[in-house]
Amino acid sequence: MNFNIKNSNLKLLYFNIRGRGELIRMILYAANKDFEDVRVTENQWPSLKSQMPFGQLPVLEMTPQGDAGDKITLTESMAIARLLARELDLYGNTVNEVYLIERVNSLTSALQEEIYRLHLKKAEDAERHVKMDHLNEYFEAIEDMLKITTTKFIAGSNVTMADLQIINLLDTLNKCLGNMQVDCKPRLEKIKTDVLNDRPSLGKYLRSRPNTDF
Ligand SMILES: N[C@@H](CCC(=O)N[C@@H](CS)C(=O)NCC(=O)O)C(=O)O
Repeated sequence: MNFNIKNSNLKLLYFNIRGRGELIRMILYAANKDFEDVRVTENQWPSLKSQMPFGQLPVLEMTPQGDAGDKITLTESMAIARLLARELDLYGNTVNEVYLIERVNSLTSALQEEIYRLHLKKAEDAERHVKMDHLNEYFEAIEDMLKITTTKFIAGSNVTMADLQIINLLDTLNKCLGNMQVDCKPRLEKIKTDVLNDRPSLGKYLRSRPNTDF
């Protein structure tokens, strides 16, 4: 496989939710890389499923421009997100920055899964569940990390995939646990504001994207 993302036409297939596709969309918007955002409907899915590797989405189809090669089909949301972030300069410049990005990646992914789980359970007393399930430890880890950052963004002086994951986490928090008091929220909001000032094309997408539960 020969990846040449900058010179390929990209088509993202996913459902009309944020879910596992949103980080990929956000990376592409933040990098100003054109792509086709195909949102598969419930009716379309049964016939499409059998054509997809592993029968799941997201899938990213990459067609090199001109006659530079055949279409490549990519699967696994986080592998796709990392590949795009690396190729589109959203993956830091030093090993320290990459470590911070990876750390945020692990923390936010785990936290988001847990928040969705709580939301699906319709947990009445979310704050108690957060304590009981040790989610507060994830929030504390994020807060500790934010305390030692010296720049506007998570890793170094440029926007990286980690900042986009923070925005994603914040949106999930607001959607699913809107009333819960989380100490690091103002810092997360500040990162979001700084990222959107730096990447207006991402802001435009966030303001116009479909409003979905997940
Ligand atoms: N490990 C995969 C999981 C993909 C996955 O679970 N996709 C779900 C939607 S989030 C799906 O396609 N569900 C429909 C189905 O399995 O029929 C990834 O991260 O890309």
